[in-house]
Amino acid sequence: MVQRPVTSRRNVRILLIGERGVGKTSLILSLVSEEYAEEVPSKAEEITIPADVTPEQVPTHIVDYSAVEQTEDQLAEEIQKAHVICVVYSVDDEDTLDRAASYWLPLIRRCSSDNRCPVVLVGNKIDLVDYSTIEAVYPIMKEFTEIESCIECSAKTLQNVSETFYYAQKAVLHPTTPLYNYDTQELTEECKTALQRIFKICDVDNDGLLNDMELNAFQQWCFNTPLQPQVLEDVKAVLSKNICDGICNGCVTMKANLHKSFINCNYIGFMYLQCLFIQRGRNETTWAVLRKFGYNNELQMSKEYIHPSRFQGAWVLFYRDRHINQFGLMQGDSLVWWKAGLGIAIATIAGYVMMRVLNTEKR
Ligand SMILES: Nc1nc2c(ncn2[C@@H]2O[C@H](COP(=O)(O)OP(=O)(O)OP(=O)(O)O)[C@@H](O)[C@H]2O)c(=O)[nH]1
Ligand SMILES: [Mg+2]
Repeated sequence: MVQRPVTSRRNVRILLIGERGVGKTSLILSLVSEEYAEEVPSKAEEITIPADVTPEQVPTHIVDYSAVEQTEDQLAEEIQKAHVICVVYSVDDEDTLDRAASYWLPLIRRCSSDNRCPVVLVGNKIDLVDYSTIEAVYPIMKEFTEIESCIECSAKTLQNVSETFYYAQKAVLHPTTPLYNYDTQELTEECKTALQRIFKICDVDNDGLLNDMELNAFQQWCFNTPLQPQVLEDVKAVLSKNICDGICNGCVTMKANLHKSFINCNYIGFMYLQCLFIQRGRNETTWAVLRKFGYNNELQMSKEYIHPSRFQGAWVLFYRDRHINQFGLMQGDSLVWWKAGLGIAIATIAGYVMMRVLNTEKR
């Protein structure tokens, strides 16, 4: 199946589907009114949440589905229009989870044809049970890799209700599948290639390692904030503890150095860190890095990055992509690049004026 193309989204459309009585309408109404109503209509009206009250600052449309009010054709149409689908089951009713795997997820696949729509699997009514269904969900996630995440919640107690819709937003804006392969539990080849390029760009002295200064510049460039010394030490400690050769001479490594006793050694250093973010559900961190270095949601270099509109942008890209970092100019220090650009411009103007003066004198 082909990945559903996701360009920079200006809005997110979330559809809730699942067996009757699992609590789809209750979840939507609990989110909106922040209180639980015993009596709900069979279908909630489509709701638009303005950008400024959503965690990702994107207008979000939430769409309910009701088998009594809608035909199968209307359902298929809604599935095609959705950017992400929450398949809801009830944690106190095993059949509803079985139906998610045997009916709802295959239906989404059929309706989305060659485009894979991200899915969040939502187990509602956790107030009714004292166990978790997540173990039962894992095999389903393995089979249907379009499931971006799963969450258990309660429309009644409001537990994890806003998180459920946040996960749905994230599944659209920071999808896992282009980055990570759940089957192999590894980064995808496209993601590895992109991260390798980013590592090389940040490796200012070209020694195959990221030292503290380079890591700091990387952090500043991607997140506009310096890396706190303690965080830096913590990151190194995690790397030293978890993988062989993740740290070398106090620097974060990149090169693979496979060792028989470490299966995951191909995630050396930098790769391992990004992989860890994704495994912990912090995709937005890895996406922030990738986007800063010009990648779009299909992990291709965006047109704006390759063909920047401004003259200065062109200079920055020209130098950055040829790794001319030996001058000690930081990737993230745009002020330095501005100064360099200004210097070039002044030199050009000065040269032109000199030539005019010399020509005049000759005459
Ligand atoms: N205990 C408990 N009951 C819930 C919860 N969410 C919904 N319910 C109850 O479950 C029943 C069905 O809820 P609905 O929101 O109508 O379910 P639905 O999925 O929209 O059902 P259809 O519209 O028929 O497809 C109602 O009686 C709700 O009060 C919950 O989190 N906990
Ligand atoms: Mg309903």
